[in-house]
Amino acid sequence: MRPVLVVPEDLVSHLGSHVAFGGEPPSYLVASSAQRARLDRRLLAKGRGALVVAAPAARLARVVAAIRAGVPDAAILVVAEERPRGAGIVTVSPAAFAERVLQPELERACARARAERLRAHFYDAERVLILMQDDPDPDAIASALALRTLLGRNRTGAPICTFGTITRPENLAMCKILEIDVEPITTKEMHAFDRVAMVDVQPSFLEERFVNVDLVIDHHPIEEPVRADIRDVRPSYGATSTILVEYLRAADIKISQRLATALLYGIKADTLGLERGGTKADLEAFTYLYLLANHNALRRIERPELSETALDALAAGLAKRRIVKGVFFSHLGRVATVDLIPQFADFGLQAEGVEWSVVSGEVSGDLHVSVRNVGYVKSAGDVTRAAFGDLGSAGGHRTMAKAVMPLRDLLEAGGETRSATGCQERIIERFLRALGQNGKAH
Ligand SMILES: [Mn+2]
Repeated sequence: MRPVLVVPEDLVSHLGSHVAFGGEPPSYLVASSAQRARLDRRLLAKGRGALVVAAPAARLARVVAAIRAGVPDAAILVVAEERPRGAGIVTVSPAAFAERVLQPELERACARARAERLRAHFYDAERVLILMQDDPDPDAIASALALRTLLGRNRTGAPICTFGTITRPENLAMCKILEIDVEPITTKEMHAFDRVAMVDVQPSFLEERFVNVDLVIDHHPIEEPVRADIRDVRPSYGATSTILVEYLRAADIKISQRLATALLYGIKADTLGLERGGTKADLEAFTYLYLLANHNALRRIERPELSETALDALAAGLAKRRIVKGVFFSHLGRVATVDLIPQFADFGLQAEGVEWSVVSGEVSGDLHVSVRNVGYVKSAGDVTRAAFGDLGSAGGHRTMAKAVMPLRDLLEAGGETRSATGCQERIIERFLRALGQNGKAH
């Protein structure tokens, strides 16, 4: 049975054939009186598009009642300021039209104007520097790639640069798998560019001093006034990538699968990770990108490959594990890369009956400890600080924390000689004590 759309007659001329239902154009019925709008089931069974019933605004309620009387189970949508009586009637007000249709379009028009202004600013530049923070994260890398796309440039016309270098394996994997070229740069080399744009960072966050910055797009809170020709800093956003998705969409620029994958990962890393939570805007961008992205590539980025040496370290760690009072402990000994430790800590949480995972390893004389928990227990940051805070840096969040201290200090504090077993014992002792104390305090 076809649905019935009841509208004020002055709206009818705007509808035309636009209210297609099931791909079928509507048919119209003008109800000059309530009586004539009395429909019967046969009329609604014939044809497939919506049946549009037009009536003077003041008489809409009576028309709806008449339709209800004729076909009690008809699907009815009424465009009216007030909702007519009757069960199962859906109403949309003309104000909602403006709110749902015009308001987003108004915002889109503004976003488009902003995007055009931004593109115009860089239009005649020979080389544009796209600069990120010192250890660029996925949000920064994706934002940089998106800005390059927005400016219609390639690697030569707008290289993506950092004063530092990418260190995290996931971020390196992201660049490798998505073929994103991040280049190191020095302050001296900056002069070779005639425009400078910064993404996911503000000039005051970098040590270098800048004479003139053309553009800053960021989502971190403003600490010092941002000095740039064009500034777009939105601290309420969970990711800079979200801001760039809005620009690309407003400017009607096609988002390639590669760019969508980078942006999706950028938003995910910032909003699901420790940095900040996501907002409605982030969710909308995320949903939009989700259909465009390459999810196979994403999986490969999120689970970096393990080398033979890494596998050996993990195998040894697994063999030497100790599970005490629901805490998974494993000391990996000396490890080649520090990232193996948090990676294995995540894994430890999967052991049956475990609520905490504490994995440690030695990297150039320092002991690194990664702590994870299931989320419904005490704060990982608090417990880790209580356990190791006196020996080095220690802290974190509800479910993730880490501590770094000189290995020697840990052993000496426990009156031990330098041995791996001693190290494991000291960690277990200190952690369980902190967990207990922390428990009593609550
Ligand atoms: Mn960010």
